[in-house]
Amino acid sequence: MARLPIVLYPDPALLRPTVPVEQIDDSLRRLVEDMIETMYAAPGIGLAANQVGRSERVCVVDITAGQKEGQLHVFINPEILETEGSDVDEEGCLSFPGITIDVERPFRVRLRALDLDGTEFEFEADDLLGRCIQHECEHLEGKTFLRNLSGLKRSIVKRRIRKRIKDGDWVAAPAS
Ligand code: GNR
Ligand code: NI
Repeated sequence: MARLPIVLYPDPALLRPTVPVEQIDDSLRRLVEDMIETMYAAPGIGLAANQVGRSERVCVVDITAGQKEGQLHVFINPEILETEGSDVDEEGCLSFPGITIDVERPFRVRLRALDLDGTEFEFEADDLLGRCIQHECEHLEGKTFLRNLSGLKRSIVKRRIRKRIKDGDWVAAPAS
């Protein structure tokens, strides 16, 4: 396993839709392992493949950040089928270090995905897990959580990021 460098906004990889996986082969299994290690090391509660510069439509999620067994989810080619309700909560993103944003999203999500054996499954989640899955699916579409902000809030956050970049203060958490 290896820790992969996480790309920061506005890296073009974050703004490009990912491509559905056609074959679950060693290269994909290696990517998923490395993404899990990278997510836990950050630490984060989710990671999308384009955050490590890859184009596969794959994400990993563990809202305990590895603190509890059996909470890790791997979603290959996830597709959201249905959402329900609405909720506002604070989100962070490993590609936006030090930035937190209040994001309104559906409270519950139902999705379909493949597991590492290539078996299709449906999954339903709400609250933080549902939020994190939606955050990752948004990454996989080449979007970021800035999308969910109104124009004014978005330009304020973008200005803060531009200043941080100019000050040399826009760096990923060290892979210690
Ligand atoms: O670590 C993360 N925390 C988080 C908090 C609230 C909602 C979503 C997230 S995902 C984020 C990791 C990340 O950037 N995933 O893409
Ligand atoms: Ni993110």
